[in-house]
Amino acid sequence: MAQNTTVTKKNSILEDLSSIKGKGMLFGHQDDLAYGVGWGYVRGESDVKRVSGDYPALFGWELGGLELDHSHNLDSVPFDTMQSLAIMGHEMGGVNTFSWHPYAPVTHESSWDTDAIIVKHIIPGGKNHEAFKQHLNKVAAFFYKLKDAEGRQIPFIFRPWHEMDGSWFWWGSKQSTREEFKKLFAFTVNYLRVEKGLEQMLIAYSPDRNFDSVETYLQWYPGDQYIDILGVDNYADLKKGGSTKAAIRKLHIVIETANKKGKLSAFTETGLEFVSEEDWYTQKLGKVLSDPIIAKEISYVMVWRNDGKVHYFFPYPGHKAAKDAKKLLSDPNILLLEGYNRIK
Ligand code: BMA
Repeated sequence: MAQNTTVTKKNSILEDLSSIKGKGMLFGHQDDLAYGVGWGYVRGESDVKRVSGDYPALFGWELGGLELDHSHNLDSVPFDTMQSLAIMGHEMGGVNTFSWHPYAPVTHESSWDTDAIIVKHIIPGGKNHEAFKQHLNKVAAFFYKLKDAEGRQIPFIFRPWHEMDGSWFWWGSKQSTREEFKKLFAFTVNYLRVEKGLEQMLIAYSPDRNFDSVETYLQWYPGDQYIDILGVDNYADLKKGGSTKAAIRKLHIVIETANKKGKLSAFTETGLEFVSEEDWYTQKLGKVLSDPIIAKEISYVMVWRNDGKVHYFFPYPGHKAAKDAKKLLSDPNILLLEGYNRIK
């Protein structure tokens, strides 16, 4: 196992996000450049751009399937296309963030298979640890390929083992102990950063919304040396019948924790499926983001993907929520690509 060495980081994302702190937050969208509602793989297209006139400043991507050598991720995005679109996003001045819904090593259960006990078998000492390392090797090989035109490694955010406070993934709160989970997280980061030399990688920690204090938020936190960005995924509190006040309170906890640790904070995932409330963007998301502490402190917010066949979280032109989403995105504190490029 790699030694627990802290890598001294000089990372342009870290520098840029720190320099814009207080001036605005990046708006992000998962799979934005790959496909949207009614289109797919048209270079230069983006549902956020179609509705608002500009690209998001943050591009989310998903790696699930890469570990099994699949050519496409679990949402049908070809990995070679993802690579070139992430490079394009970087060249345009945006930030890339990667999530990962992996299949289990050896047994290949999907991320949502919560009957199987997996974590304890893949951490150091576990019977499937070597196989897990092979999976991480594939992830590292993909990240290596993210290079700019001059051949320099592109910095990016990796957000593994997300929503661990829920119990819908095999790394969830009922599927492993806190200690096993922390070992999994720490090993993942250490292996990629130290053993594989991915120094250009930032790591985000993002539980779902099942916490109500700094202590409960940090229950799965592997340690300061592994984490750069403290986040939260929260859909439920922004749903009909949910409480935006609760969402605000939880983001305050994230911000307070991040500030104490000298780290960045983010709203790592949110959205309303099918944007089924016309004014969700201004009245729910906007209400949360305009809270004075949140508006000043968080680095980015990201909404989930726009798959017309499955679900979508950002409106398309002509959708009943399009005008309202555009209105939120015209808020000077919410940065699309051009706004981000202008101030960073
Ligand atoms: C989920 C859904 C799934 C998808 C997964 C990974 O939240 O969008 O359809 O496969 O994320 O991207």
